[in-house]
Amino acid sequence: MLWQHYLLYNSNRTADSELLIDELKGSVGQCQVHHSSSNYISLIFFSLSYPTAEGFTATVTAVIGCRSFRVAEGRLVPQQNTYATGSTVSIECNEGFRLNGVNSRSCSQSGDWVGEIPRCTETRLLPDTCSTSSVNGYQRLRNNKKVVCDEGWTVFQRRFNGSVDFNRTWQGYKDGFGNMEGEFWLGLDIINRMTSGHNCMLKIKMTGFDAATAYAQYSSFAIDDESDNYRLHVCGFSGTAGDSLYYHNGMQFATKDRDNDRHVGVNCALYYGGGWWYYACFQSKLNAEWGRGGQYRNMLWRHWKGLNEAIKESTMMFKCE
Ligand SMILES: [Ca+2]
Repeated sequence: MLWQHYLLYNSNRTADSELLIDELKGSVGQCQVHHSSSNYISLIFFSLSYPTAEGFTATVTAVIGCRSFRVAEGRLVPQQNTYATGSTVSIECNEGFRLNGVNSRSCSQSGDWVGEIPRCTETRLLPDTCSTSSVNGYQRLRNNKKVVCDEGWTVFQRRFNGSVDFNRTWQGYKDGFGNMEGEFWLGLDIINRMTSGHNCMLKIKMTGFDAATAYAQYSSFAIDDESDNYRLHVCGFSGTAGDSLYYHNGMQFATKDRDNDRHVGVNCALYYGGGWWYYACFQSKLNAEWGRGGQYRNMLWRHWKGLNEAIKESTMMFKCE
């Protein structure tokens, strides 16, 4: 037996599909209409089989939409049993729960939901900071901020391959940029909010282009808010990389479009790259250009690799009491 199979898209509503099937019934005379849904989770279709003039049987299938899905501790807006192809549904979480993932899904023309199934997570179960998280990697916090945790530390800067441009403006460093799976700067505002009022430590892990590793740790770390240009307070060095950050203690953050450094004749950030707590100008600068050979433009940590050898990878993170 030969079967012809058609998928008819753009039948946006049940009514349309029934009209379509009526039309088909009219054109082929006797036929049998199956109104069924598939075994797939979301696919809904109408199926129609009829004998053709040649004596074969043809089947017409019209995809008309996606079946509603459940979100534990949440609901769909609008609430319907089925959703037309091309439509979008929003997800809202119940009181005390927060959305983990995207807040909408759309029904594709082939009757499948696009995007991952969102989850509602109980907010009181989310950690305030990485210190109370056992996760190494991506973590959503109770304040709904996504961060990357590293053995209890909250990562606020990570670089390892130069895929993200760190030569950003003031607004970029204030808001953050990059992506949590790769290279990123978390943002001065959120660093300030998460550390202010707490006793925090700073840890910086570095890798050279020779694969050697070193770290610098500071027993006290804080940055002021934007009204004082995110001024750095850091002291209490320990570690293997040498102390190239205390020189910057007490300095305001500076970017290529905000010369807050102490060098009268030079805009340090513009000249040496990236945003940093530039003084006049630096002993370290881990937000400068990634790579080597750019002479003074690259990521440097003077007391470990000197001023002529770039740092390849860096991770900057804080942990608060
Ligand atoms: Ca200057």
